[in-house]
Amino acid sequence: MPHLANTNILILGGTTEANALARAVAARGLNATYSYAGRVDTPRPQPLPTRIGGFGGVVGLSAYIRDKTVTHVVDATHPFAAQMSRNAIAACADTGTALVALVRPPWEACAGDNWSRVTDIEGAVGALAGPAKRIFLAVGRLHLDVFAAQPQHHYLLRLVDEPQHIPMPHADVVVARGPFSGEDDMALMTRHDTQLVVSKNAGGSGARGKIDAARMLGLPVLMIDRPVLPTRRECATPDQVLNWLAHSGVNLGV
Ligand code: 3Y8
Ligand code: NAP
Repeated sequence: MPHLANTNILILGGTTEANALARAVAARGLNATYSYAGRVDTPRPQPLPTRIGGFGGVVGLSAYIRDKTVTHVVDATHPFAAQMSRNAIAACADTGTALVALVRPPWEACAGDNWSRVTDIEGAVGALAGPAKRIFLAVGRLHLDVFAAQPQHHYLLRLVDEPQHIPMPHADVVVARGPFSGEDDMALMTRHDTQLVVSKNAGGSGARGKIDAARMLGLPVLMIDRPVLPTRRECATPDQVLNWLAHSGVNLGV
């Protein structure tokens, strides 16, 4: 397999699986850049050259791809990072650049789970109408404001960074970054007398602690389905991405 001397891989990161891929790519000495949006104060360091911040929409990403002569884009962002994924599809079509998405399968309810599903964040807000409950709202900081429409509840919020402002009157804040375990989340939810868990269907292992804890504690989960994205080539594991790279001309050096 001829080595694409000018191989230059752009990994759109921010997930556990993106980090595993970054380690595998770095171990093979491939030329790659890891990209963060810059959402949190101190993103985890990566074993690859790293850029932080938006590209400036599709136009900005296309310009970046051309300027840096990117040869392959791996969209390993979170399934709810829909705008980034849409931009990657458009920019790679625009520049004729190979694109693959690293997407972990959605979680499926299993025996002992008590899920009710909604299609999006707004649907979750509507589903919280009714008498006050103690709710573990573990959907991050970006969507807190919309949940202020249901101020009657007592919220347990888990955030990556100290919040500047909490839009609801009754809330406890835990500042923590995952991956989270079922055992730790069971202890947290027991300590806070949680009655309902609100979760995005993130998939993967890093966010599923609260789902396993809810099953073990017999608690209901309000599960938010992931946004629907245009079709693109998808892999479910970092190894599948490495195979894709090998089949698109990259000598993995093994
Ligand atoms: C900046 C980069 C690893 C990767 C860690 C994964 C797992 C732990 C679980 C809960 C749910 C939530 C949130 C979550 C998890 C992993 C992974 C994951 C959920 C970091 C990170 C960045 C972000 C951004 C952040 C969002 C927020 C979402 C917190 C790094 C730590 C709730 C998603 O304050 C903010 O603005 C936070 C914003 C986007 C969603 C939101 O709407 O608030 N992730 N999370 C990335 C960037 O700048 O490009 O420092 O590592 C990464 C991880 N967070 O193994 O180390 O792979 O999913 N991230 C959700 O699933 O609902 C927490 O608390 O149970
Ligand atoms: P988003 O809503 O899809 O993207 C909004 C804008 O943020 C994008 O248009 C892009 O700006 C910029 N952006 C997003 N991801 C980027 C990346 N990896 N590198 C460079 N720019 C990026 O994204 P989001 O939901 O805010 O997620 C932001 C980051 O957090 C992503 O890395 C994602 O993987 C990670 N994350 C998100 C969640 C979640 O629940 N959403 C959970 C865990 C981790 P421009 O248009 O200017 O290019």
